[in-house]
Amino acid sequence: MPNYFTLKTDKLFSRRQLLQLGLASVGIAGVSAIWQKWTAQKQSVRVPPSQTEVIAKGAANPMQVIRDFDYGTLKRENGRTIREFSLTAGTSAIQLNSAVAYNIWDLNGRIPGPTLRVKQGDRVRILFLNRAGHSHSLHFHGIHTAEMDGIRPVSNGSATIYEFDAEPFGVHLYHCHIEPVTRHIAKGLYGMFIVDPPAGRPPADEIVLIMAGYDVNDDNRNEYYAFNGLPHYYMHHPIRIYQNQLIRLYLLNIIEFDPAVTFHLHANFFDVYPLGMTLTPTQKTDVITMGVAERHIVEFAFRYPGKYMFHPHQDAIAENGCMGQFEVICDRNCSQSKKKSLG
Ligand SMILES: [Cu+2]
Repeated sequence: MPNYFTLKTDKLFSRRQLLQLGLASVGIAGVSAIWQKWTAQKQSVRVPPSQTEVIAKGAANPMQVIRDFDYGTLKRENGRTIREFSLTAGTSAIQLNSAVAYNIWDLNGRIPGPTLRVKQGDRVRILFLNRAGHSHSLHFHGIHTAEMDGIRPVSNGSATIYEFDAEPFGVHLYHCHIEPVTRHIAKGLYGMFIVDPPAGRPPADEIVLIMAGYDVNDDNRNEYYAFNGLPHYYMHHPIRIYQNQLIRLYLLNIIEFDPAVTFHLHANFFDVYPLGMTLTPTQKTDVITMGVAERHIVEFAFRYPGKYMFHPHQDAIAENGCMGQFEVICDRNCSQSKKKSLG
């Protein structure tokens, strides 16, 4: 098994490179498909039709982020199953509003980086290639050895491999750990890392929401805030969910410079699974405080159709972009009762 090492390259990992590294292996797509089916549980979960008509262009694409989970590629080496991911850091510009463009570092061409999803106990391998013009790294939250902790710089044009067993289950994160970390995170090098419990969780419409800030004038204060990359995006393009459908939010606060924010949901209460590390909720509330890098699973269902806001209750932060809406769509019973009342 390879230990921590770096290699100089200006190309993406190719099969040839992996062969040279002794990492080429046999994909076992069948097993992968079964687990993804299990985690997605699409048979019993209703998800509104795709919202492709409001997908933005470029690296920041909040509508694509919400239900997009990267399960990696399953491989088998020396009798052991490995879940392998490729993450490439690059550069892009995003449009924070009609007047303000901002240069970011992206991962696989997006901000936030891909939501990586594994099962507790999986062997995880991250192939990290840095093409972002500056030294970076990927530091994963979780339990692993010091050499896999991702604090060593990977210079521009170089690659490295992080490998560890996924534990414990929960909602975790990964981010660049090169100083100033505030800058490297706020400019885009972060993402969610979900480790599912061995037996999974009950069926739900699963949605990722990541709160982040933008310090565009380098004064160590955020001028803009966002859910999943773009300020105010879900205010203009609400996230559609079904009435009476269990919603499972994977929620992360990665806002730098502000010590903590809350997450507040309108017209409802939610169950809290702290850090996603429990199988039963510990609290029911409509507002929860989250420090930097804190994350939780929160679950709820909406009883009535309509549009409902969500935002930090630090209202200045909300008003500067960290604000969105769910659009609750009538379920089948609701549609029938409407028809009856009209008839
Ligand atoms: Cu960095």
